[in-house]
Amino acid sequence: ADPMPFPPDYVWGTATSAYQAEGATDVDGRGPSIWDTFAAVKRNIRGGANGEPGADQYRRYESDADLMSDLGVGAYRFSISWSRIQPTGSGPVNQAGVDHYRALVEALVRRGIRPAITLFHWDLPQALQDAGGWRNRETAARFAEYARIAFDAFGDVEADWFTINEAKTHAFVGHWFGVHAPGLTDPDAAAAAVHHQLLAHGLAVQAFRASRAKGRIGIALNLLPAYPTDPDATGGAERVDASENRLFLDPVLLGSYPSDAIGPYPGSLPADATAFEALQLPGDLEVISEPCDLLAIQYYGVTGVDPNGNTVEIAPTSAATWQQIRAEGLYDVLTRLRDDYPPIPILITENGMPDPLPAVTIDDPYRVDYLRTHFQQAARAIDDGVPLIGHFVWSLLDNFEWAEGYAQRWGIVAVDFTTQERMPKASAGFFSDVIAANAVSPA
Ligand code: GCO
Repeated sequence: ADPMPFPPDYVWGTATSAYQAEGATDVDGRGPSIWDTFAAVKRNIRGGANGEPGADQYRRYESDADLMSDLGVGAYRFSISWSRIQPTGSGPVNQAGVDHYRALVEALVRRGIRPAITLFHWDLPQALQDAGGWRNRETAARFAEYARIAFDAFGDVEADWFTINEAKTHAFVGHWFGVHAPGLTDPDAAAAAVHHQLLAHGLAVQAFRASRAKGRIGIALNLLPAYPTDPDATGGAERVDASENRLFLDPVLLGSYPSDAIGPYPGSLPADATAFEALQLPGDLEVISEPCDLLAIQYYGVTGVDPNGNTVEIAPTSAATWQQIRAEGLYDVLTRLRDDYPPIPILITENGMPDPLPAVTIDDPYRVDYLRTHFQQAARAIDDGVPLIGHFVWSLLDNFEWAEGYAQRWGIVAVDFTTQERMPKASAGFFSDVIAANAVSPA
């Protein structure tokens, strides 16, 4: 059968984030972030690991840009570490931090690779956490100020900007499950972190418009389709959908919060709904729904929901036990956005899976398969009228996988964390061929 084509200007990219890939946590005036603090408590991270050495990208950005150029990628999504730009999260700019990202951006542009810049990928400056972090409304104002600095420093470059990465994961896993920094186990703190991150997003979009920076801006939301295991489970699946997806999509795209995301029910965020409403000041939802240029979505897999409203396994899991792999879920997410929300260009800014074992692996047929089937579903969605404009694979490199430390490898390029040698996996070759053809085989 014929290959499934992508549009001529389709963007193919790879992604990383600052704390996961950079290393070099103590150079050039960088201030501590909540991930330094969290990782300093040995039992928090597998193997007692932390962001050193990461994939040493702070030093190796130039050769990593060569690597991307060899693969043929058109865009690179990385994040800026706020505490390199403002070591305590407010106050004067640390010029060495700005210079580093300027050098990275230029290395990309020289090779024809479009920068795709995330402003916040979970590494909040520790000084802001000490003042309450995302529980504190003031953090949203601090974020808008930091965003303004970044737009002024890099706004002359044609780029895509993402305000907040996965507000849900940072709120839920960091403030409710206690598994990510800042390590809280308080659903009300998670609810506050939801609202204040979304507010920060909206304020940053306004700052972007005011700065007249080039390029496009949006927020990166991770979406999880929830399928009822039988007809009795529809109510529970709707609640899971509310807390996992609509709690973020609705305020950003519709200007309202769903009424069924928060409360003492299985599948909901078990916070005090009245207290959550009290956080919302007049005008907040207008700020949060400030029109964006694109919607970035991150897709890893699906979940089932049983009649008691509990999430259950309905598809094979990867080494990341939270990941249930089903490529058709990507199609379902994309067509659902088409059907339920106002039209907006969509970018998939993360999609990928880990190797089954912690060891360096370059033979990764499972990842080739994962990418192929997900690209197929993306092509199918485009065919059915979804305004999908690009697809980023998570990740370019094996790196620091949060609480899993270095024991879970998500790269299409393997990294030896001792020598920092890069070794493209079979999936990198496959991806490169797809990019060159701008098409994927249907089988
Ligand atoms: C994110 C992701 C990444 C992870 C990836 C694999 O929010 O962007 O969590 O940082 O490394 O999703 O778990």
